[in-house]
Amino acid sequence: MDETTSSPTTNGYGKRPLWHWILLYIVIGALIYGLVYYFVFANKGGYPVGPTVSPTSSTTTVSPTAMEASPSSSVTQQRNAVTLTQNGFSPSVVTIKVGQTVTWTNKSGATATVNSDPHPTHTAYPPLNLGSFTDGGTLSLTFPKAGTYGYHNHFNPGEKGTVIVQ
Ligand SMILES: [Cu+2]
Repeated sequence: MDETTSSPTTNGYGKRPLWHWILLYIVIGALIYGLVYYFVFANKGGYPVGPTVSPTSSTTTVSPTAMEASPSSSVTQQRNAVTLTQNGFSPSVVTIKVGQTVTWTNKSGATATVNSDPHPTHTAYPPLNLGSFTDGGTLSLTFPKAGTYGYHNHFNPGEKGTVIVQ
């Protein structure tokens, strides 16, 4: 009696997997197709060389001035950077906000210093007495208080600069 009841259930098990197999094939197939499609799309999107990809190129060619205007925005990141060349500190005046840091890079070809005015006592703002840095070296100082801070290269006092902290 038990064997007769067990045999139809095995038949039922044999029929149901067909449905499941078809469904599984469709689902797995769709997943693989989707993954491959996604990969191809991601690879194409990853390449920055895409002038032919954009169909809106006809409208972008009208405004080439917008392309020239964009590099100026990247310059703002370097506004706290001062470079010492053979012509002195450039820019000679930097304006920053309280808590920001100024970085000096020595590209003068010689060892120089960043020292607080006035020369030679350097007493106006002692934290600005950063000392010497060789060619290629950098110095930096964070300004926690608002004010106007004058500095110079002690080895060549004619090379002056000002940090305005607002
Ligand atoms: Cu000095």
